[in-house]
Amino acid sequence: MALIYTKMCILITMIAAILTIGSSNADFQKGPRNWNFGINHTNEPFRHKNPIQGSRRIIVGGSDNWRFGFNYTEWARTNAPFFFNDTLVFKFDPPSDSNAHPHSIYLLPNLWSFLRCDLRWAKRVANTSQGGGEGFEFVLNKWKPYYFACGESNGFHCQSGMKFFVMPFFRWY
Ligand SMILES: *[C@@H]1O[C@H](CO)[C@@H](O)[C@H](O)[C@H]1NC(C)=O
Ligand SMILES: *[C@@H]1O[C@H](CO)[C@@H](O)[C@H](O)[C@H]1NC(C)=O
Ligand SMILES: *[C@@H]1O[C@H](CO)[C@@H](O)[C@H](O)[C@H]1NC(C)=O
Ligand SMILES: *[C@@H]1O[C@H](CO)[C@@H](O)[C@H](O)[C@H]1NC(C)=O
Ligand SMILES: [Cu+2]
Repeated sequence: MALIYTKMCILITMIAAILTIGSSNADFQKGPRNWNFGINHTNEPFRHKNPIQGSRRIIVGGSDNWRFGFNYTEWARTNAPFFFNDTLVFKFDPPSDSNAHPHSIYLLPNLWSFLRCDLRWAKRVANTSQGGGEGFEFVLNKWKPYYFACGESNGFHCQSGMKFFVMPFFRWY
């Protein structure tokens, strides 16, 4: 039983590896120049003991934060792979007199709704005021694809690039 379980884990991890490598192929050719863009390691002292262990704190969009007019699919592709227990940090200004077009964060239920920016069955994870200050934190703590999108303007923000998908990847210990 335990052996079958182990084998299944290895198989799933291999599939994930293939998907991840496939989606970041272009970057292998470009070289490692942009690999740590926007990625912050929270537990620095811990990393000295074991460079692989410890979860990361990743600012979505890097210095562009979570904004209109930025292509997050492209961002996710160049910043892959993402790992189990990585924390995604979404930073966006709350609504105000000077910010009439705020953002939000939704999780779409499947690839089909993601491709179409169909928000009907989406689950809101952060409203327009939760991205201020240090930002809104979301931990990738499940083995599943996450389809993120901005839910504002009836899907228009999503269609304009404010969406991306990540599949957290297991680390080898
Ligand atoms: C990384 O996080 C630390 C602690 O939160 C912060 O002091 C530092 O400025 C951050 N670095 C980058 C590049 O965001
Ligand atoms: C993820 O974090 C949870 C809670 O902190 C912990 O129990 C779990 O072991 C972690 N999993 C991995 C794969 O690091
Ligand atoms: C957004 O969510 C926060 C936390 O749940 C809540 O305090 C706040 O009133 C909400 N804001 C709006 C505009 O819905
Ligand atoms: C974002 O980039 C992806 C991959 O390069 C591309 O397929 C997509 O059309 C772009 N989206 C927008 C809204 O420009
Ligand atoms: Cu938006």
